[in-house]
Amino acid sequence: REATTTLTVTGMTCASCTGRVERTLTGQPGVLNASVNLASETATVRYLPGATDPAQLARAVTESGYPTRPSE
Ligand code: 9UX
Repeated sequence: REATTTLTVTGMTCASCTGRVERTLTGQPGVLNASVNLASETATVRYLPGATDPAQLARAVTESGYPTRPSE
């Protein structure tokens, strides 16, 4: 019904970057909530698995200018 994924997001240098990334993520279909932490370079995303997936979310963030990689 609902899933959570964590992405590593690089290239964020100020606090407003986290807001940008959060808006990018919440603008994606199927995203319910996104919380981005500047210090730990992580984005925690709650989403509907039928509507999107972690690879697609990572691609959207990378294309917005903040490179991502799978988080361990
Ligand atoms: Mo701050 Mo981030 O001036 O793209 S918003 S560096």
